Order: sequence, then structure tokens, then C-alpha cells
Amino acid sequence: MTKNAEVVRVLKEMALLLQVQGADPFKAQAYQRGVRSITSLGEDIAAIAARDELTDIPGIGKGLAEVIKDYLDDGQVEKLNELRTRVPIQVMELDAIPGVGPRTMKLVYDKLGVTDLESLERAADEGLLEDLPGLGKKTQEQILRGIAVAKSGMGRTLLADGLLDAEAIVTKLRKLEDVKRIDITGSSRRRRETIGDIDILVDAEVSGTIMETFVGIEGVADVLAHGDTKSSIRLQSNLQVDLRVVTSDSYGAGLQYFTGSVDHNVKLRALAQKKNLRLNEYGLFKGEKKIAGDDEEGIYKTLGMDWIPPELREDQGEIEAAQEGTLPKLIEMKDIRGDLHSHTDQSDGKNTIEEMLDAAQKKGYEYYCVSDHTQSLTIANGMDEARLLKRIDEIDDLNSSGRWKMKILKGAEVDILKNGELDIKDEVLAQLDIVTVSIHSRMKDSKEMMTERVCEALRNRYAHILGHPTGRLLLKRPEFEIDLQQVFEMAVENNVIMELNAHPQRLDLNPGNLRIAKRLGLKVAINTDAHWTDELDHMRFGVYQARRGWIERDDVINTMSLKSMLKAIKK
Ligand code: DGT
Ligand code: CA
Ligand code: CA
Ligand code: ZN
Repeated sequence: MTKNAEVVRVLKEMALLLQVQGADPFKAQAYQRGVRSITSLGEDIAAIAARDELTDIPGIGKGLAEVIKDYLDDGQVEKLNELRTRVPIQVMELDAIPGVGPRTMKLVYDKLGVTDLESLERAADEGLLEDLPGLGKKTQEQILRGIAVAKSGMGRTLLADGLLDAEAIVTKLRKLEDVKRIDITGSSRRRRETIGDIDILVDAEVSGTIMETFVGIEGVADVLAHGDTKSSIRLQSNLQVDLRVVTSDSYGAGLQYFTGSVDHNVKLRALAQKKNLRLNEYGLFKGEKKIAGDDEEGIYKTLGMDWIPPELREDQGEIEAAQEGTLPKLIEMKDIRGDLHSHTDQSDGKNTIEEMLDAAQKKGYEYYCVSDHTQSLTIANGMDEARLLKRIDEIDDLNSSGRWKMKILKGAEVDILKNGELDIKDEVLAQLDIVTVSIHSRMKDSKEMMTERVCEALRNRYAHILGHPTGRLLLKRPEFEIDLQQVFEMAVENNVIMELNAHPQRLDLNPGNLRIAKRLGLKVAINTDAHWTDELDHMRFGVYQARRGWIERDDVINTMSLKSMLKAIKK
């Protein structure tokens, strides 16, 4: 139960407040240095403070040590409170908006009296930002999109981050004798991209030990509630976890109810009413008699439909399909036979090609494509033609070495230039097995420009896959503006595969776009885009996202045998 995250928040707010005040820049920099050093601290800062060794931490001087001690003492910092009264700006709230920093905060406060997200949004809506020095119409639009990102992400956590915590808790509780069944419910079970909190459901007759274990679990920052049927904790990551205990006869009903979504549940309950039944978290009732409730399948079956996979429960037509018996047979992890997008230390990856191949082999893949960045992405040390040709030879050698059973495919993640051209010559592209084309620059260009640029790239006869098609980073950066319908049509015409990038921060395409792509007959490649060995584990998040997009095995090229896959991408 470390205090590090809380201290980081305090120092960060102080740095921002100093900056918007226009204080001596060195002062703010000292706080920022403190933020960096405590973020990477391997020990609880409270323990270091107790030993009176705060100033031994690199980057922490006397001044900062005082502030930290003040905070650890009583959760209040006198200096921070002083700063807050001097500048009434909600700096942390505004800082969460992509594209807004202290300079913008100061400007809009001085000129327009903007103090928080709401007043900034109002000012931008009214067009008041475009006349401010150094802002302009384009920045105003970017800020509005940034506000949308901040709002949708407020208090939310990436699925991958939350799910790992949830799974650790479930693993621990499952070992308890009193636990008969246990499941993750809520948005984590539906595999939403981001989650508001974690919900867990347990089937047990007695709950005392279970609740004791739960509130005492490692990583708890706060116990918010500790009862017989429900307890809540807040983890150090700030994520809340709710645990509910129910008895066996209503476990299925509870699982169904707490999995949601609310929209799905509302429609299901209305349907039950039409059949003169009553559905709630305890069961499905006919009059006073419970006719289903101990398992989830029973609830759906009694309501006259097939069981619905949680990923589909968003009231997007799944209930109707379940009634008609036409639910898709969703893709599963075991269907995946390879990964077609990955990096090595040849560009901006952390591991050598051999290390990546060893890790991929452990996944049991039949094929694996190495696809480093190309030359115009200089910050990623992208390859020029000469380096790429060398890489091609190297992979030929690795394949004939016999050290890896899987087929190593020669690839590259080729940059799409401003005019839609690729930054590697056709003669070299022709020697690759798989060419993924991606946008990594000028993401703020107009919709028309972006659409034409991507379409032009897809016309290239060597472009096999369009990488992370919308460029979004969840909780960080909105999709770039692009007419996907037009892009999809161009892809159909040129047989280009759409990537579903499995990185937990990308999950790009989103479910709605996946369904459109599928309807148009496009195929999908679910790729990790791994930059080091651990990131190969991200495949499952891509599969979850595919399932949310109603994707079946045959829609995905990396479920095919090597031969069929290569045939499927052929122009
Ligand atoms: P989150 O936490 O914002 O990521 O989303 P959920 O879906 O996990 O929402 P949460 O934690 O508030 O509630 C968990 C589930 O409980 C939700 O998906 C459906 C069910 N539930 C909660 N409130 C209601 C409600 O008012 N009506 C119905 N029918 N179900 C509800
Ligand atoms: Ca939830
Ligand atoms: Ca909840
Ligand atoms: Zn990329």
C-alpha cells in the first residue's frame, strides 16, 4: 500500500499551478523532476520518509522533501492549498485533455476566464478560442476533440490494466474453500476497451472468510465497504473493485444481471414482462415461482433464446439474433495461428529478432511476421531500402537454420507519406511476404487529405494490410479524421486486409467499424504490433475486440493455414 501515486499527483499539480502562474520556470521544473523520480521509485515513499531519507532520492531537494512530508503527515499540503487559492484553475482536470498544457491553460484563463473543462468546452463551442494568439480555428477543433477523449476516459482504466488485477483477485479467492463459483462480471466480462470499475461475483453459502480475504488482499489502498453480501475496495491504481456474494440458486441470475450492459438488461427484462415473467438479479420468476436462476444459460433459454456471449451484450441486435438462432460463432483464441505485425530492436522494438522468435514459438504459432518500421519514421530508427534488403537475407537464413519450427515471414510496417506514397521502393516491397502500410505522421490533416492519402496507399500493388486504421490511442488521442467507408471500399477493390491492432491502447478498428468492414466482405488481421516479447500476450485483447465486432474465425486471415493465408492476401 504505497503512497507514491498520491505524492506524484500532488507534485504534478504543484508543477502545473506554478507554470500557469508564470512563476520562475526552475521551480516548476524541480517539481517535474520530483514527479519523474518518484514515478520510477522502487520503494514506498512513506517508508523512505520514515527513515528521514527523502533527500537521498535523486531529484528530491529540501523544498520538495518538506512538501512530501507535509502530505504524508495529514494528506494536506499547505503550499499546495496556497497555490490553489491564488489561481482558481482546475489544472489536473485540464491537463487530462490531450493537446492542453499549462501554456494554453494560462492563455484561456487570462483572456477568457476559463478555469475548468466545462468552461473550456463552452468557450470552444462558442468559437472564442480561434481568435486567441497562437491558437486558431484548427487548434480549437483539436481541443474540442481532446475534451471528448478526456470526458469519455474520465475515471476509466484500460481493460488490460484492470483485467490483470481482476484476474489476480479471482485466482486468490478461488482457492478459498467456501467459494463454489466465481466470475468477473460487468464491463470487464464484456471486454469493453476501458472499464469504470471491476465487478466480481461469488457463489457461496457463507461469506465471512471470503470478505475478510478480499478486503485484505494485496494492493488495497482503501476499504470502501465491508459487508456480508457486498464489499468494495479501492486499489492503489485507484481502480474500485466490487465483490458480491450470492447463493447458488440465484448465481446465474446475478451473473447475467451484473454482466450487463444496462441496455441489454433493460431489453431482456421488457421481453420477460411480455411473456408475463419477471427478471431480476435473483432469478426469472413466473408469479412467485422461480423458473430459472442458478445458471445463466437457463435464463436465456427460458426466455426463448440462445445464450449470448458477454462481448455481444450491448443491445446491438444480439437479442434478436439469439431469438432467431443466428448469433455468430465468434472467433476464439485457439483459432489464432500466427501474428503478422511485430517489431525488433532493428527499429524501435526492445528485443532482438531471435528473442522475439523464441517468444512467438512458445505461443505455438505456425507463422510469424517481423515487420519493423521504415525510413521516414526516424524517431523509431526506421529502415531504409539497404537495411531492409539485409533484413530480408537475414530472415532467409533464420528460416533455413531450422531453429524455429514456424515460418518466419518477411515484412515491414511501411510509412504512408504525406501524398499517399509509400516510403520504400516497389522493387524492395516486392521481395517481402507481407507489407503493412500505416500512418504515423501528420495525423491532424483534414478528413479529405487523410482519406485520399490512405486510399492512395491502398492502391499500391504491394500493400497487403492497413495498420491501425484510425490511429487512436485510448484515453490519449482521438481517431484521426478519415472517411472509413471510402477507405473500406478502396480496400475491397484492392484486396487489402484491415488490421485489428491488439495493443490494449489501440484496439483499432473498433467494434462498430469491424462490423461495417465485415459486411463489406473485408478480411481482418488481428496483430499484436509487439515491441517486446511480453507484448505478444496482447493477442487475447485483439480477439476480445474482434468478438465485440461480431467477427468469426473465417473473417480473420491469421486463423488460416500459412498457405491459405498467403493466398488470401494475394493481389
Ligand atoms: P463500467 O463499470 O462503467 O465500466 O460499466 P459496467 O457495465 O460494469 O457498469 P456497473 O459497474 O455500473 O454495473 C455492472 C452491471 O450491473 C451493469 O453492466 C448492469 C448491471 N446494472 C447496474 N445498474 C443497473 C441498472 O440500473 N439496471 C440494470 N438493468 N442493470 C444494472
Ligand atoms: Ca463495472
Ligand atoms: Ca460496479
Ligand atoms: Zn504502427
